[in-house]
Amino acid sequence: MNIKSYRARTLHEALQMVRTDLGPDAAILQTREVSGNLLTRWIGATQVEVTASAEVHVPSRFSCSVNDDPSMPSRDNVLVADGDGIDNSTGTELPIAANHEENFRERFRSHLSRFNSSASHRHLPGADLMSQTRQSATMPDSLFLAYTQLLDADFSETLSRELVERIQAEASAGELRDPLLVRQRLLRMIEAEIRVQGPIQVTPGKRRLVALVGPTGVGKTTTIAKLAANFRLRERRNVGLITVDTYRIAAVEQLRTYADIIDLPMEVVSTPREMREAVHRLAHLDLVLLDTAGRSPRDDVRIQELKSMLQESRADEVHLVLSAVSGSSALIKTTQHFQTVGVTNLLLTKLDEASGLGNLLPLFRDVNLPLSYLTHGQNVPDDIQVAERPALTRRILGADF
Ligand SMILES: Nc1nc2c(ncn2[C@@H]2O[C@H](COP(=O)(O)OP(=O)(O)O)[C@@H](O)[C@H]2O)c(=O)[nH]1
Ligand SMILES: [Mg+2]
Repeated sequence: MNIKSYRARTLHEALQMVRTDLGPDAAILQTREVSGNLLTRWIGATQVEVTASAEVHVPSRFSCSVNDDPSMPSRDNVLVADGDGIDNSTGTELPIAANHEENFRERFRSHLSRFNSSASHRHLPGADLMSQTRQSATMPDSLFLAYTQLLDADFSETLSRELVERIQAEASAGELRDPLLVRQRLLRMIEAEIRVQGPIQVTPGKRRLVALVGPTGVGKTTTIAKLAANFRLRERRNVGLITVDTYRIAAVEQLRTYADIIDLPMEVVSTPREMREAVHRLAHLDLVLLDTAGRSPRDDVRIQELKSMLQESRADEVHLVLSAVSGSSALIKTTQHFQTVGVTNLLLTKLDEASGLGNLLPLFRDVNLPLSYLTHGQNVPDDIQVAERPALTRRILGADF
């Protein structure tokens, strides 16, 4: 029999490794906490080891409705994933033998209490809430389902726990029994954390200048082409382009190709003075889209150059383009860095490539900027839409939610 072990910092990560390697039907045979090498032991960090096999069939102990969705981790997996097979004090391995529902609830409850104690220890947010809610006699299936779906949608364990605890604290017992009501509550909670702007407001005869900034390769030029094509061809506005992407000839050519196809005037600038002149020449248009060179968020000199260029352009709006594939902390760091150039909006690309979008929530919490557009593919001009809260919320929580 082929049995493999996977180690990671958290159970969620270890389970992701199992699912990537062995597929969603892999059986989790056991989990345990391991202290790792000398360094990790010294700093007090532990790892989780999950042993799994694709060849073992562990029958589900839940009704079909729960496991209908093949993309969801089976509850068998989640039960083990909750860490109850882990004895923190000794690292003893416990088998996942339990096979009735009460046992499952018991394990999940104790999992949450353990989260609670570690959260208090580390002063994580949500600990107080947890101590209020831990008195509750049972953890309803609906909440458990929501918790696993959040993990599945790339929410961190801390955030998933926080959201589930909030529902438990705020919802009535009747509500908690109904997975649909729990789902609606969760949708409302996530939606409340999203700010949107609506489309760029273009008034004929009153030129609006919109710049796109962001790291290299996130999709700025492609997004400019999508916006230009939509405003020109669908809304019949007079659109022009400016690019300051002079570092790479290919990048200028990329935008010029779009400008030629859509039949738009385009200016290439490399100094603040040229920028002023180009903006002046395009003053008669309804909308001017400004493409910029990708800037490494760590490159302070280039960020300063970008800032001078933008000041010279007197941009009405500066949209920071971010790839939805990036992790939460990278998104937050990049945004903090670019905010010095006067960003007014966030624009998210590559939603089609992201496995889950739970990584976006910490960004929304940290950065108080409204979202403008979302892009979901390479096709110009189709793969772009105005960011809307309900649609994005459903997408963040996963299509099957
Ligand atoms: N899958 C996917 N690819 C995208 C999306 N937007 C842009 N791209 C691709 O990302 C790559 C970099 O895009 P580009 O516009 O040159 O990025 P820039 O360096 O920020 O200007 C290209 O291959 C684009 O086709 C999107 O929404 N989804
Ligand atoms: Mg570009």
